[in-house]
Amino acid sequence: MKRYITKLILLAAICSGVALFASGCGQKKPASATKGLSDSDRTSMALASFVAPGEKDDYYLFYSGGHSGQVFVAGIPSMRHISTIPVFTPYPGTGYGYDEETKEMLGKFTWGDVHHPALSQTDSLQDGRWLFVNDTANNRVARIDLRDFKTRQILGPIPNASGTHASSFVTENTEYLFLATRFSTPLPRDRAADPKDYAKEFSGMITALKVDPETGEMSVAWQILMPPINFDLCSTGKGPSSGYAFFTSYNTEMAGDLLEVNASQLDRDMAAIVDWKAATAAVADGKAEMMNGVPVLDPLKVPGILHFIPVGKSPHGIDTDPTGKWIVGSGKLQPSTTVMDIEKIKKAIADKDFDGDFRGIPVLKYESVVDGEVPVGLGPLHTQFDGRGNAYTSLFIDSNITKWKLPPWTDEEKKDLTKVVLDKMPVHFSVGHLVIGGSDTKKPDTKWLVAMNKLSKGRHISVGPSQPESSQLIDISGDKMKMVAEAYTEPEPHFAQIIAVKDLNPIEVYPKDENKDPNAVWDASETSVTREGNTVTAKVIAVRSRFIPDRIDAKVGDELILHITNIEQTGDMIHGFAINDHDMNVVLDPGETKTIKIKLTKSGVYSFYCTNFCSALHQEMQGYLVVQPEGAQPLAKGN
Ligand code: RUQ
Ligand code: CUA
Repeated sequence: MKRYITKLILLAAICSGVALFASGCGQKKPASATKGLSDSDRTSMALASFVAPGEKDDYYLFYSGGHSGQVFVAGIPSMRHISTIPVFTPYPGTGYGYDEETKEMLGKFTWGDVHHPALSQTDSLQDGRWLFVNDTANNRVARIDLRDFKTRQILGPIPNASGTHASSFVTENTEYLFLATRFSTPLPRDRAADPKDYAKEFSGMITALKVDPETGEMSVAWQILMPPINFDLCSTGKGPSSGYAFFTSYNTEMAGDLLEVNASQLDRDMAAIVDWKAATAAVADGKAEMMNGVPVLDPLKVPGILHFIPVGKSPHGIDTDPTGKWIVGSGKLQPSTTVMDIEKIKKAIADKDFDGDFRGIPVLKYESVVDGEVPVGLGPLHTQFDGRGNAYTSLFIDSNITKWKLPPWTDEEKKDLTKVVLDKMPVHFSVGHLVIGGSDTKKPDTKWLVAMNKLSKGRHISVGPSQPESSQLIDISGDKMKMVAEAYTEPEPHFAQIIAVKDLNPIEVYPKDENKDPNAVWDASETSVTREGNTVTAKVIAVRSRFIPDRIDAKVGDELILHITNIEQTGDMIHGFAINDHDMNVVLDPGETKTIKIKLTKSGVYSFYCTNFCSALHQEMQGYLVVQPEGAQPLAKGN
């Protein structure tokens, strides 16, 4: 509310002719001021994204951090980066990857390549429960719980799969989450074959993960063996397309080398249509064969679960509109999007209206299912929807966003589809993904679009050769798109999700009675240091501004196990626990217990201390780990 009042006052100032940011009032424009932006342009852009100190944003933007392995959270409209959710990469800022629980989740990997986040859905609407993200590099998927914004599960590496880029995409009620392979391989995965024999020896795979409706726990449900084409992206159906999932691919040529040239020969590539309800039924009917512990369906033996449609050359994104009727393929190497009608697809499947087959799988006749090719511009990558009948496509080569009208089209429009192109907005530079809140649900948010640019070419002050990435915030509430802000984006942004602040309700502390850790201690009288053979176990309390106990005795050769509980129940009262010289830092939120294990290899006295500024006596929050040489008697009794 306050924010709007501030805005009104500022607006009144502009309307009365006072240009707040005009150089005349002593405010300086940056030296690199964009030519053509008037003072009133500047003022209205600034106001649209202005969130004054003490005010809060209206939306969360969750953007994947690519090979940083993390998910970043920004607020909209301020575009300020407000949080990092570590997922596939350790993050000392929150102690992620140091305690036993998160170390076990990370397994032997130190990074991941996060591409596509997906918010969980119920009845094709965001339900604000979980955020799923994939790791293309190591074939994994993670679940972030939006109750506490923490990674709670990492599943994988998924068997029989490689380079799971077409992920994560959830079905209407988050029954399943799909992954498809960008890289085909010989199967089983430990078999080596010559890439020269690619078409014969390599296979792709589409995987369905089952998601537990109560806990969100993911497990591998089934897979479909696919020809060795490179699957790229996915979207799921709803309404009339309920039960289907759509996947784009490139390399219909099935080239095993020099893909840059060899995978761009044919004018059309294949989009796969998977009937996931039929596939689930086929698995239940025992039609799958086990491979590496996973039921795998061979679509040649189970007809009906898989069809192909030819789409524009080397497509990238494939997106289902909010009504579920229109499926839009973006053909990277052709200047148009391909718009398909699900009713026509279903009819073509029922009528067996095929145009031959691809590797034995029926190919639907292009003319029978496609409504039109919309000339959106050069290098279309991804399309999002505003729920008002409009689509927005990112153009990598043209560096702009094109807004266009979905069918139904008039006869006149059909004759000349340039007529359905409504607006173009330049972005800087080479946009990849774009996102509208809830675009993949039946009720998108119609206010904001964020363009996530692949190259930033001097958009920021220079920090050397590695140029900071940038994203741009575009107001889509009117007929014409309006860019209002640009922000630094942690590398490397891929897809994102937007959800309204009112639709999430994160907790402030972990309630004490929910802490089920058997090693949690809540009172000084319960703390302990005990020895059993060469294992020293300490149960420690962290509370303003001390650790109890603040002395732990052990000797070289011991394994030290620490169970630390932050017994605070006050919001934002976080404590850290670092041990000098031992590469160890965990961070404990209020009410949280974490376990760390250290093999003690050096004698000496090592301080442990709180790494999170917690009170005026934060510096005093410290203790000693006393390590005697091997064979010596520990100084303190009992350990
Ligand atoms: S991809 S820039 Cu990894 Cu999502 Cu399209
Ligand atoms: Cu606890 Cu600083």
